[in-house]
Amino acid sequence: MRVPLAALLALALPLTAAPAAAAPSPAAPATTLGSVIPAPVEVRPGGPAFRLTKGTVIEAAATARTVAQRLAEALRPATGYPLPIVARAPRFTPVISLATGAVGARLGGEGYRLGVRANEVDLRANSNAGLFAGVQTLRQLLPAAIDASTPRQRRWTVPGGDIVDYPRFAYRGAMLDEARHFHSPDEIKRYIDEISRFKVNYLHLHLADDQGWRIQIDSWPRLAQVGGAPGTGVDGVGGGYLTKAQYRDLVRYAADRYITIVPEIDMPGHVNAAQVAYPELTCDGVAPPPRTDTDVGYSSLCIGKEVTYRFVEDVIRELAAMTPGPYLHIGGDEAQATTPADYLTFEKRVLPLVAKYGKTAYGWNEIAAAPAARKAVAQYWGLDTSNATLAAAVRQGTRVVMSPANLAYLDQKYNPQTPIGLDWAGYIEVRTAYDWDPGTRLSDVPAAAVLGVEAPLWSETLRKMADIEFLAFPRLAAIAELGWSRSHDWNSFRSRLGAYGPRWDAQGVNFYRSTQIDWVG
Ligand code: TNX
Repeated sequence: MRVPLAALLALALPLTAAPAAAAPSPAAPATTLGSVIPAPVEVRPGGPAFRLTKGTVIEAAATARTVAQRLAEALRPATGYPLPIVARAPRFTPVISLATGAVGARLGGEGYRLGVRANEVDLRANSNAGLFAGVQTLRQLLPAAIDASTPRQRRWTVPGGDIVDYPRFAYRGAMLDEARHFHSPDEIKRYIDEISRFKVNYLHLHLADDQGWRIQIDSWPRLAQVGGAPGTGVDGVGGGYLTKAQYRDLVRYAADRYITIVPEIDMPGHVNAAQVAYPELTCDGVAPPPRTDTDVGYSSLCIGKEVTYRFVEDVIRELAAMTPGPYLHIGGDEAQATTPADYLTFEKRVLPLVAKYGKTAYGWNEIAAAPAARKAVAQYWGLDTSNATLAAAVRQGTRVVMSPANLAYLDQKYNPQTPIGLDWAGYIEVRTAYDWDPGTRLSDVPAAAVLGVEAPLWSETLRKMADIEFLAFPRLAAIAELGWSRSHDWNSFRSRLGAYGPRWDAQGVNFYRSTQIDWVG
């Protein structure tokens, strides 16, 4: 429903809609229109607040119903309100309206417009992905208690005004290492929920490494059976793997939240677990011992053996078949046990295999040394501010996702006292994670070649969900803002982040209370 006249509304519904001129009350909104992470493009506060009540309905056309369902699921637990989803709201009913339609090319596929009036929240976008992004903004405009899992008594107000918003980069990613310690499908889903709040739209799953193999591959069943056996995590802790059904379910769950899964099988290095399961993948045909330490750079596929390429093609084919997203990550990092010439031989055959199965090849930035990488995406994880090999590949067409280890690696400790995490790339406090620009970080790679940014979370020291959350939050929010927002302002981010703390508390998220931030509550 559209109610253009706030004054008329005030006359019609004096009890539920505050007139625009009402004096500020003690129940004034706790949040302001500007307190959103990532920072929106345009924020124009003004006008009366919207009040969510037990009579509020969610209006959505059939095509936007799944987004409306996500919104209702997000708002029902804490409010206890029914929030029915209807195709058309009755007149004068307080409504949150979700509509797709032409709202301008500037907003693209992920942008949205949000208008908050006394009796209506009007959310519009070109597509459902944009509506979903707007829903995440709307959640942050409600009081922090909206994230509680059981009913709370609150005035559920949304500050009045308008937001126009759309992303800076197309790729805003997070990565979770399933290999060093396996994290269950439910844990991955919880992480998807947590990152989707910050408009992250890719989740890269590191599915195989020296310690373990975490995805069912039917043509090579021992990969998961042996490589995913109990005890295959670092220090012999944990183990496990995703069945194809579980993986497909995760892909769907992520897609419902506008997140695309990017699977990674790391090769030609990081393959000890595969070689334990299939000794023919070594040059001498002898199985290496299983490894649960955290060394890197000691294993390699046998570049001269044909079975290597049968293996690689089978894995790529099966992964591509269960992955609707455009990217397939083939690792390529830290191949110290592969000679440089062998590395090039390997990538020359393997990069095109990804295209053969309809996917865009994606790898760590070392792949840029291979000419076939010109059609690929390279993920930059180096510490330097230039990289001649990558820059040369970029001139041939390679595109870049930025994950500098000393800025964007969520597994690095915050400071020497941090109980978990590694520190080889340096300590990364919140401000360090925030204070850089993915578009200009590499002096020899133009911003136009940068697809976006990703925050990897390696799991050598992470066993539980609480460990994941402690290292990811709040830094993931910083990286997400670099990916989404064109504005960049530490003081603004710092105060919005401080205000976000109670939301993580309400969700039971074990975030790190950095002393750089004045946490509210
Ligand atoms: C380097 S970064 C790795 C991983 C480790 C990580 C730990 C990269 C592409 N490879 O094998 O898990 O450091 O921080």
